[in-house]
Amino acid sequence: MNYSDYVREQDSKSEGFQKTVSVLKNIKGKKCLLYFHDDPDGLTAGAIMEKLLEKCGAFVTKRIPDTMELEKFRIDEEMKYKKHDVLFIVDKATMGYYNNYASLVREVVIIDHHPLIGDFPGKCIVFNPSVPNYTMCSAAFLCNMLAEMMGLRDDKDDLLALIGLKGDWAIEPATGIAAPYVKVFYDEMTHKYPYMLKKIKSRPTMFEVNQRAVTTVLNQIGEFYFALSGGGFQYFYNDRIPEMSDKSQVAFAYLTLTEIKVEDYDTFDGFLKLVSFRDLAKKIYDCFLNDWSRSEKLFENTILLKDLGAAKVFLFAGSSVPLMPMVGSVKLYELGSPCVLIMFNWLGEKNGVHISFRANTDYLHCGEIASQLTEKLVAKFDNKGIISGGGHPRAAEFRTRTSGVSYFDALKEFCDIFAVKAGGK
Ligand SMILES: [Mn+2]
Repeated sequence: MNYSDYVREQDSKSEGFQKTVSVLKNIKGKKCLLYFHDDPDGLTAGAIMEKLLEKCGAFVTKRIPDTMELEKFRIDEEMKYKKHDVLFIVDKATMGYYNNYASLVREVVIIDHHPLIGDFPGKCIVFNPSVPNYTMCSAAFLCNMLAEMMGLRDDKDDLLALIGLKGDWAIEPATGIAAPYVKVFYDEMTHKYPYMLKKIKSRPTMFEVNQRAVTTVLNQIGEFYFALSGGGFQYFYNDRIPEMSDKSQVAFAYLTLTEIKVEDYDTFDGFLKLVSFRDLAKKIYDCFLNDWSRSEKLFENTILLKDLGAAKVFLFAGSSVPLMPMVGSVKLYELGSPCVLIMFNWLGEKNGVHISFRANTDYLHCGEIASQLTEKLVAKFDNKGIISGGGHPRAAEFRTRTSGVSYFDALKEFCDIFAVKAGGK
């Protein structure tokens, strides 16, 4: 089956997809407020969507806030200046409370691939293949499917979707793996972009966490946009690059993405040559590479916390360690299997404690530890929403942010939870 047929088949199976397409068919002349996530998938999704809406004759106001969930105050602010007709929430989670936004505009469209949190927001149009069952894909891919259904998909949409899929780990060209939902598209792209998706021997990128021998030019480009955008983690280098002191790195990343030249790049250098504002972009990328090597060295101090027999649990602790979860994922590969790596990062009084969990086994459920830690600390210190954490069996995050909870308190609660989990094993 070709991609075009596949998209039509998916459309026939999904009410949310159909409804989103019908909104787009009637969008001419309407004022649209478009929010998207500030990571590479969110930015590529936003780039495809903004272009698509404009092609459809809509008026678009785009916003890229630095929080994952879309807070109501942001919409209220916008509506003070302009009455928007349609609100698009792209790659910013599917939250039950988004249902309340339905009264603010004529239509709310959620385009997302994260699992539903809370009750289904029935007053919104929800195009999300992960509701009800988790489906690995990416928001940029969903926007590409919309462009295809509208008959407006172009080569740039394909390139952007590839970068988004890579950014969210839904395709792994270095090992030839693609998530089932995106496989038809990916297979077609291996013919359209054979050089970009070909295995090459070069410095392993942040995406090489299952092997370190080969990479692809797409992985290199994906890592480049991760660096430029701050990866959704706000890793910004404004203080190190004078030209960036008054600029938003996310806005800059978005601009270079929208201006990307469509080609089947056979080398990363070839790609860099054609990037808009190349010199500035390279400076940001170099800062990222420096941070990466600095963190890699710090990770040499990883220690064995406990050997549980069926899995080894490792501990890393540092202060303001840049790129921690990403470098940790690579470290986990080095540590072998089955392993769990727990990383503590002290981010200063203002930002508190950040704990990342990565595992290559399901033996300890990282997401459960992170949510239990959240529950216990919220019960003790309040600050619900500020202290937050959770995730998947093999990857989870936890943060105390501005709650004022001390490193000791976070560490103590973690140890109590770990003692129960490890003791029972
Ligand atoms: Mn995403």
